[in-house]
Amino acid sequence: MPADHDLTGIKPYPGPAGGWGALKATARAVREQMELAEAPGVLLRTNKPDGFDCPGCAWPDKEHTSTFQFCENGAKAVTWEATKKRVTPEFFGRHTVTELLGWRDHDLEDAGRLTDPLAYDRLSDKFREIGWDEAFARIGAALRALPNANMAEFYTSGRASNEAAFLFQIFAREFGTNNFPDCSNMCHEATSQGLPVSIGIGKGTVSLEDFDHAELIISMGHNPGTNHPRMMGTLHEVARRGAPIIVFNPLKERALERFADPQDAVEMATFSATGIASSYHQVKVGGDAAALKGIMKALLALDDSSPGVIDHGFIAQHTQGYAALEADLRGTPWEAIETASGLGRAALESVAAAYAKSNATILPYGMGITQHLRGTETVQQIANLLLLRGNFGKPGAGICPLRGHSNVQGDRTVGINEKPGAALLAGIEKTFGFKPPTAHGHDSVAAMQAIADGRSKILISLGGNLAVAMPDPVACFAAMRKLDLAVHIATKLNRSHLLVGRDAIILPCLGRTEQDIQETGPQSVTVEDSMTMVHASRGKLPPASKNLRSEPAIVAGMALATLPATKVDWRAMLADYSRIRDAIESVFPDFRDYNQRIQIPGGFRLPLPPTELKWPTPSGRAQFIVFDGLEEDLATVAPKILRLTTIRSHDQYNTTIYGMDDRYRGVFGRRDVVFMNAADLAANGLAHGDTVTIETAFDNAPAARLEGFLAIAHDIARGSAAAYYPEANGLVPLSHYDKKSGTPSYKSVPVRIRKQK
Ligand SMILES: Nc1nc2c(c(=O)[nH]1)N[C@H]1C(S)=C(S)[C@@H](COP(=O)(O)OP(=O)(O)OC[C@H]3O[C@@H](n4cnc5c(=O)[nH]c(N)nc54)[C@H](O)[C@@H]3O)O[C@H]1N2
Ligand SMILES: Nc1nc2c(c(=O)[nH]1)N[C@H]1C(S)=C(S)[C@@H](COP(=O)(O)OP(=O)(O)OC[C@H]3O[C@@H](n4cnc5c(=O)[nH]c(N)nc54)[C@H](O)[C@@H]3O)O[C@H]1N2
Ligand SMILES: [Mo]
Repeated sequence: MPADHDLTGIKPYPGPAGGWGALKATARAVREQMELAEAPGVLLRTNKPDGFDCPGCAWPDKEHTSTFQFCENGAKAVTWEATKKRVTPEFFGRHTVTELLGWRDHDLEDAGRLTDPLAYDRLSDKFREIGWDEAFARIGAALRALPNANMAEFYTSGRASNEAAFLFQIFAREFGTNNFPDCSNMCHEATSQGLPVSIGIGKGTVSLEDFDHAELIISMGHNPGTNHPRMMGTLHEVARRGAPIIVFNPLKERALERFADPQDAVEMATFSATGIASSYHQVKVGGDAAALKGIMKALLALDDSSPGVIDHGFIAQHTQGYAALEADLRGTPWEAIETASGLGRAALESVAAAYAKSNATILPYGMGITQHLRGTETVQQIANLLLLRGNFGKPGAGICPLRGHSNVQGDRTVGINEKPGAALLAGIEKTFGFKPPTAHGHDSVAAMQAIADGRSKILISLGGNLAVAMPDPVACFAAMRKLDLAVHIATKLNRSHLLVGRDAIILPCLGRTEQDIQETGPQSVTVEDSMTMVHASRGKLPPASKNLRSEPAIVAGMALATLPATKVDWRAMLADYSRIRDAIESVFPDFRDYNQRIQIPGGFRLPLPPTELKWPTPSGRAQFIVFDGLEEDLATVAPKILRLTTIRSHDQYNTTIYGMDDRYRGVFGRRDVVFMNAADLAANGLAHGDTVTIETAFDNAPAARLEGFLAIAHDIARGSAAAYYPEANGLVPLSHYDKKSGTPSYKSVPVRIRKQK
């Protein structure tokens, strides 16, 4: 086996997460993307009371009032947007679309900020500048020419503000459709669908303060050192006061092992770090439901010997379905749990023992839980576990889904929902005086299938990179080319923009960091974080180009050009965004006194009934849900078949690739790697550093293949493999998704890995 130093770009990273390595990486991001002189000022305004909301993640801030919270990946997100590089019409004059399609994803976005509206010109195969009015007129004409409003798809990526997303869904609904594919459909939809059945709401129930009171954290399937970096400050504090943090993750993630807080002068000066996980369980990819069932089964046994471990009083008063859950758990044999989870009985019993001791437990989780064939039911097992000991409605306890995009939760709250409920529809009709459509629309998978079949002909994207984020690029890229019109509202160029059909328009918009000035002066927008806090965000930088418009302005422009008889006063709302918020408040009573309450630093919290032990389920109680069997994904796994999960590197934001390193996992300058357990390498006749072919092994679908990947030995659970998203998306069929939530099963693909000939 070659040593790491013999392989280009593979070198274990000895340091803790955070620390000096993070400071160095931040300095580099600033140097490469921004004018040094303005960088400190901009970074200092991130998440300050009068500043902008960090576009990096949805983790809340201490009241948005704290001193500067250092965050490497937040700084990358900000500098990437505030870059001094520009993609002007001259840039498109120099490069055809065909040529640009040959560029790497990183290079497309790294070209800089889009400056002017563009339309595709087939003759020259180039995007050319057009005026805003002409762009709107073309969009309006195309939409009006559709025989049926349901032939248009309105996609939202979760960076859009509440104001932009609200206007977007009003536009689409007045136009006549509920087709709202959105990034949440690829992300936490399992939470949005699963938790309402369990506890009555599809959101988390903890606040930041709860972490100060928690006696135990059980962290499942998320990588906060990279994806929710400000959470590391919180976990660091929890670890320091001695509360255990139990981790379930197939990969040993450095930040979950040890972390040096760049805010901590002593740790920085002494090069020391704090251990984060008190115990680390390398569950098999797709083995979490089995692990959760094992913990619950062990808890029943503890309760048998010392009654009271299970909170029978809470269960009697607040829940239903316990008897069925108990029967199922007692009937599930330990051997099967061990096989499916890849964890030993003793390990799961020790987790149950720690859980039994804790009076207040928080369970944070991420994509490792949701992106599976039975992700929705797995989320419900987390709720079951918490309900067994009454971990709702008290300080320091609750469920904590780690949302993805910085406002993905807010976008859903303000009406981006393909299956609108009666209250939403009535609220819209009352507020605006038009009758919104009631028929359910498309989520992301359904939208892509409709585009592929030619049933949908127009796609309007409020941000994002839909075709690259979705599974199966062969199918999705081909689908994009069948569109009559694609409209992309974007800050930066990406591959989805280049997959042109008959007509394509790019509309460049302001980012979070930039001043948004309308008729009545500078405007703020609002966002909702992972903990349901709604607060204002106001950009400070001068716009990247004079010809940019805000997202609300672009939506209003399209609406006015599409709906000549509109009942909505777009111009008034655009002139003063507080009028958009008044309309949101009118549609959604939970936003009462919206404009007043966002004046308070930190904003306000939307109501969360389970925190008051109220359960807005049909029965008025929380519901235990039985997970039939143990397998999250595929029932039978042949010996040489591994389960491949797709993950984010430290240098990326979804499809945005900031750089080619994944420092903590020891990968530098490349992304074409597949992480494998050394024993699995050997069992497949492979050596560390072999060039391999990864091939899917579905019973019911033809094999898809990726060639030329570098197999590397990594600390990952046996039977599991991992590769980067989006490089590995070609291995995920469009039909491979959780039928309850529509979430693609990006984190469980059966594969064979062979040496490339
Ligand atoms: N810097 C940065 N920040 C981000 C993003 C980004 O790309 N970059 N993306 C944003 C978005 S949209 C989202 S949704 C979040 C994503 O945040 P995360 O949920 O942290 O994202 P992932 O990297 O997809 O995967 C998370 C972890 O799940 C583990 N995992 C994989 N499969 C399994 C499994 O079967 N079981 C268990 N228990 N664990 C598993 C992986 O090893 C990895 O550590 O972050 C948000 N924040
Ligand atoms: N294999 C695999 N696939 C996955 C995942 C996975 O774990 N594995 N994760 C899934 C998840 S969790 C998600 S959320 C999706 C993400 O899917 P998307 O949200 O569609 O993708 P992003 O990469 O976040 O979008 C990046 C683009 O957004 C635009 N943009 C950035 N900022 C702004 C802004 O302020 N306004 C506007 N209008 N545009 C902006 C830029 O043009 C940029 O190119 O991907 C999913 N795909
Ligand atoms: Mo996400």
